[in-house]
Amino acid sequence: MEKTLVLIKPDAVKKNAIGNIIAMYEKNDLVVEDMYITVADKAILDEHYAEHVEKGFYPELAEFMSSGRIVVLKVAGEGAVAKVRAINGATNPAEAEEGTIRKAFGTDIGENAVHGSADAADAERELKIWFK
Ligand code: DAT
Ligand code: MG
Repeated sequence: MEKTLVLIKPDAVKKNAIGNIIAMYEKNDLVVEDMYITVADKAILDEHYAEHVEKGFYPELAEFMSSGRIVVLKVAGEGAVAKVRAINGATNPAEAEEGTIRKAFGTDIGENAVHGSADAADAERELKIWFK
């Protein structure tokens, strides 16, 4: 079964939305195979966000992502990678469709409630980083 990585970000954890967010995946026939709560350090974020570390928004993103507890999930199901991305919604919550997690719980483009791997290769890479 296809697997993908989900991170419930510090903004959503602070909004007490962990349960509601997991329920949205489960309602769509996705299965949580493994999960834990942690506070991410800079090293793991640099590895996870390798494609973004040189970008102007990265320092703020890393600061936000390490600002509080996150939930790390291994999510499985048919087409799990694309399914999670669809359920998450557009990167910018202001552009996210009704019924998506980012529409319901996102704050702004920087603080957008959840991460989902972009494609199958990223999912494999990211799962190795977060589930050693
Ligand atoms: P996604 O999380 O939808 O895959 P991404 O990979 O382009 O989006 O960016 C990773 C995260 O970085 C995103 O969830 C929020 C932050 N981010 C992206 N673009 C941004 C921007 N223009 N300003 C601030 N933060 C941004
Ligand atoms: Mg991405």
